[in-house]
Amino acid sequence: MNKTALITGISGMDGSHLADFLLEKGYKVFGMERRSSYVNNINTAHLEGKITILNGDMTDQNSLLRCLKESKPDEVYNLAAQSFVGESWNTPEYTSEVTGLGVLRILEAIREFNPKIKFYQASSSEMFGRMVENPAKETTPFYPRSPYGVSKLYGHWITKNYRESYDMFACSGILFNHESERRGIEFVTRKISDGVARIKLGLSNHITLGNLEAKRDWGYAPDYVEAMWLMLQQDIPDDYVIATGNTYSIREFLDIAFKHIGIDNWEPYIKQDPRFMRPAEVDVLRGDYTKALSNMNWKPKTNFEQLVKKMVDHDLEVLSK
Ligand code: NAP
Ligand code: F7E
Repeated sequence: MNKTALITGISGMDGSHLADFLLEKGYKVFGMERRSSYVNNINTAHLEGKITILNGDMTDQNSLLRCLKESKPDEVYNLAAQSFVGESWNTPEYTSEVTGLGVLRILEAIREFNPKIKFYQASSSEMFGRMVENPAKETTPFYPRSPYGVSKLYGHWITKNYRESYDMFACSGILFNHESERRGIEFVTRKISDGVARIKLGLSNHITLGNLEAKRDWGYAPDYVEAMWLMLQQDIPDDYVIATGNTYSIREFLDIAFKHIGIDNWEPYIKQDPRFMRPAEVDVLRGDYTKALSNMNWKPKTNFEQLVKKMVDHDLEVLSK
């Protein structure tokens, strides 16, 4: 019999890619979104008629319970979060409510409605922050560097605690940065791919950025949603690092993106603004996905260069229209 999944954060990058993936697998998919004063369907327009949208909010306990009652899922993927690290210093309390306490609310709703539901929590490499060990694996101590990272750590531990306290099938995927053509425009990769495409098309002559030295382990989101699903298909619930094992700087991202549109000397096109610097930076992230490879046979399929080029090509196509 076909399974049913409820995805929170359906309008986000991962939510929409996961819906595509689960529909391919024959799932009945419900997506939870919050009320918005404008139509927010850039990532989900293509899903219309294929999935059912429910309204709920991570700050509203009863709305989560109602979404479970309406969807009766076998699996819940909790992808909803205030996910922008930079914003988490502006709204630390709200970030903790949504990204931290929101996880507790949905776990409580599952426990009350049907504790047999399998649960996926979107944990983050931002929990490693200062990187006590490089590359980081599941046993590496955490050292978050932002209100976002601290909130994710709460979500991570409460998921583990509910697994151990109530024998629930609850797993966290500790995902390192992953990007795609559907990435939010404020994140550095999309900001660059969009900016580079604008420069190529003569719509702009610069991109304004913050710290160019930061390094990230960047993967491709469609590869990573497969890992989320695989975690819930295992016999034993567990937590997994999902990463590529490689790390590149913002400069290297810029280098490939600009070269792709025929510009070798990109420095004159970059302006730096302290507004985009963070009070505490995560200088480098790199993950070790050995456990995911051995237990679930998961490995990344898309490399860094392919990722950058896909994003630039997409923005060139969208802006040309
Ligand atoms: P995203 O594009 O920012 O999506 C976040 C989603 O959460 C959006 O659909 C957003 O809805 C929703 N949301 C925010 N506040 C909410 C609230 N109060 N109630 C209900 N929904 C709410 O993030 P993403 O990149 O797809 O990431 C998915 C998840 O993985 C997030 O939890 C993120 O923190 C985590 N993560 C991401 C990465 C990465 O590199 N992408 C790595 C590790 C972990 P609106 O559209 O209405 O804002
Ligand atoms: O920043 C630097 C910035 O905002 C990456 C989220 O999905 O991944 C993401 O968090 C780096 C940082 O992503 C700009 O200082 C320079 O060092 O694209 P980002 P993030 O903070 O790594 C993790 C794993 C998550 O869990 C999060 O949800 O780029 N940077 N100049 C800039 N960053 C931004 N946004 N804008 C700039 O102009």
